[in-house]
Amino acid sequence: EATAMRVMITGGLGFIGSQMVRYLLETVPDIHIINVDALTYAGNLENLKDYENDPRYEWVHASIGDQATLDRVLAENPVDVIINFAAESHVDRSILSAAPFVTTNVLGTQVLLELARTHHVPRFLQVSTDEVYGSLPLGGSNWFSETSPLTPNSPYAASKAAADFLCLAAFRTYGQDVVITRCSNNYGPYQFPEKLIPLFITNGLEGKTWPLYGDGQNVRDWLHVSDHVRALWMVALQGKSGQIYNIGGHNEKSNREVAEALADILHLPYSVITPVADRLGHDRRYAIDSQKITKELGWHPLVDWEQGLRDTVQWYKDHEAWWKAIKTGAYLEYYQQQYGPL
Ligand code: NAD
Ligand code: TDX
Repeated sequence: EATAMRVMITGGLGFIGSQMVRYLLETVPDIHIINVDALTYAGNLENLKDYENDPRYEWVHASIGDQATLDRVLAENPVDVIINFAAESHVDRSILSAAPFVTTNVLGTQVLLELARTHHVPRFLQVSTDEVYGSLPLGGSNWFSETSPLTPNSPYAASKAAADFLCLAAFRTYGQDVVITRCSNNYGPYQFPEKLIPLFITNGLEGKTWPLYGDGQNVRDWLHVSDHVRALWMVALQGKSGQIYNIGGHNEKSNREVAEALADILHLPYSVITPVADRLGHDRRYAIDSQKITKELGWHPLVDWEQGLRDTVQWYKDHEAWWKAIKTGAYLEYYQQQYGPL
C-alpha cells in the first residue's frame, strides 16, 4: 500500500517555490507538503491562497536558520526530501546590502543541511542558479556546463555559490544525499515586481517608464517557471546523489529585446524604455548548457517564449490587485533607493 510522499519545501511562498507547491498538489496524487517560509518582503500568502485549507498542505512560519523550530518540525514530521528554495533572491538588493544574503543563503542552508543529516532525511535538493558561474562574453558561442568554474560576481551570486559548496561538502564529508540544480532566469506568474519582466509589465500598466540598465545588451537565458519546477521534481526523484544539473531554455535574449517584446505585447511605444546607469558588476551574458538533464532524465522545456511572455503579460493584467498590494509602502522605499525619482 502506497504511503504519501512527504516533501519539505522552503521558500514556498515566493515565486518559484509557490509554483512548485501548486505543481505537486495538482500532479502528484499522494503527497504531503510542509512549506517552511519566513514570509519576508518576497513571500506572499496570496500565492497559495487556493490551497490554504488543503489537508495535504501546511505552512510553518519559520526561517530556515531557526534550528530549534525546524528540529521540532522534523521530529514530528519526517520527510522524504527537502527542496530548498528559501533565499534572498534579488541581485540589486544584494548590492545595496549583502548581510541578509549571507544570513539566509549561506547560514540558513548550512542549518538545513545539518538538520537533514541529524534527521536522516533521504534527499536534499538545493535550488541554485546559473549566476554562480559568473559572466560569459557577449556574442560567444560557449555556454555554462556543470563543470564550469564558479566565479560569482554579485554578493547574491557569491552567497549562492557558498551554499552550493556547503552542499557538496555535506555529500563528500558525511555522505549525505544531496543534489544541486542551477537554473537560468525564470519568468511567469507570481514573480515579484522587482525583477525585470514583472517590473516592466506592471510599470507599463501604471503608465511608468522602464529603467533599462547600461546599454541594454546584457543577455539572459529565459525559462518559464513551469518548465523549471517540472525539472526540479525530476531531479528530486531521479537525480544522482552528489550531482549538479543545469536547467536552461536555450533562449538567450538581450534585455533590450525583452523590453521591446513586452512593449509590442502591451502596445506601448519603445520610448517607454529609459536607459539608466548600469548595475554595478553587471554580468554580461548567461547561457546554460542543459544537455545533462536532457540526456540523463529526459527533461526539455515545453513553453514557447512568445506564448509564455504573452500569457505572463495577461496574468499581470488579470491580477492587478495582487501586484498593486505589493507596490506600496516598503516597495516604494526600495524603488526610490534603487531608481531615484523616475
Ligand atoms: P523569491 O524572492 O520570489 O522568494 C523567496 C521566498 O523565500 C519568499 O517566500 C521568502 O519569504 C522566503 N524566504 C526568504 N528568506 C527566508 C528564510 N530565511 N527562511 C525561510 N524562508 C525565507 O525567490 P524566487 O525567485 O522564487 O527564487 C527561489 C529560489 O530559486 C532561490 O533560491 C533562487 O536563488 C533560486 N533561483 C531563482 C531564479 C529566478 O530567476 N528567479 C533562477 C534560478 C534560481
Ligand atoms: O530595472 C531593471 N533594469 C534592468 O535593465 C532590472 C530589475 C533589471 N535589469 C536587467 C539586469 C539583468 O541583466 O535585466 C536583467 C535581469 O535582471 P533581474 O530580473 O534582476 O535578474 P538577474 O539579475 O538576471 O537574476 C535573476 O536570475 C538568476 C534572478 O533574480 C536570480 O534570483 C536568479 O538566480
